[in-house]
Amino acid sequence: MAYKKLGGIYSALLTSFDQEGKVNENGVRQLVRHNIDVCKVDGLYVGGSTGENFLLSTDEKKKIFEIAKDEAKDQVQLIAQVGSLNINESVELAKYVTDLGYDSLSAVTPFYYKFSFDEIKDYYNTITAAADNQMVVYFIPFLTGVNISVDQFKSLFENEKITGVKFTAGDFFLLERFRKAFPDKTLFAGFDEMMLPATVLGVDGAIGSTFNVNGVRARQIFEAARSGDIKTALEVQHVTNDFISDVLANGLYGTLKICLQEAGVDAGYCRKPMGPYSEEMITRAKEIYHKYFN
Ligand code: MN9
Repeated sequence: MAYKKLGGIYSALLTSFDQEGKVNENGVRQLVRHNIDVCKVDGLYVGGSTGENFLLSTDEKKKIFEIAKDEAKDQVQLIAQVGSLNINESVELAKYVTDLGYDSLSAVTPFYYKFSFDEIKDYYNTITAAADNQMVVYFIPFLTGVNISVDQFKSLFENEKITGVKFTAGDFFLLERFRKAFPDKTLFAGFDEMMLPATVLGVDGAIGSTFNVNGVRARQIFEAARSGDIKTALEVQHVTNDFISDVLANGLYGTLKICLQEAGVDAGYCRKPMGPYSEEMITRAKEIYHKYFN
């Protein structure tokens, strides 16, 4: 069966927690609405690093997948990140989100243990066998320690359900080699601060944490670069990267959430082991928001 072609600007959806670390359903709904109505994204990547997914129980993951789908309906494309070191959980979630109507699965490369490539390949084949859905490989070597070569991607793509990659790496040689070798696969840029060069090299879209706040500029960069207007794309990338530098220096997910609170979205808190917000951090996050957005 042919799956829906993915692409465009996707926010990696944040998760809103209350101060005790419980998932805040209403906050998650507001985050979805803000991304669709204000940031005008083409899609949402649910259950990724940005969603603090690796800190959640299976039931919490399911609840978030369900809330996001219920709120977004069919207004934007939806990718569910189901990867986990517990492969039985991944299989269960793959079935669950496919039944919910998600347009694609994604799974982080299995991390922590030094898995062989054959083990990694078997992981993807096991997850994709569980559901009639496509799979976007979540490639993020700086957090997982897992690298994949062009030849190894070719081997993964023997499984036709694997239709794309979320490429969160600064290796533009590999990105270019990938684009040339697999023109029909869906390639998403994963580092928001490198979106312009990734777009020039021909990615089909981008998935990012900072788009929850800065989605409008992200689209400007993507569209300008695709149409060859590199000057405009670079101007917007410069402002974007001033914003991203400020956010990273103040704590990535917390600062994005406080910015969203300034925008009237109940983005809540982060979950432990992520720390609470200090007064200083809150003050700085608000300053950052007002520096780049009204
Ligand atoms: O989804 C995100 N990666 C992580 C991709 O959060 C680990 C990126 O959007 C980065 O957060 C962003 C800032 O470095 O590019």
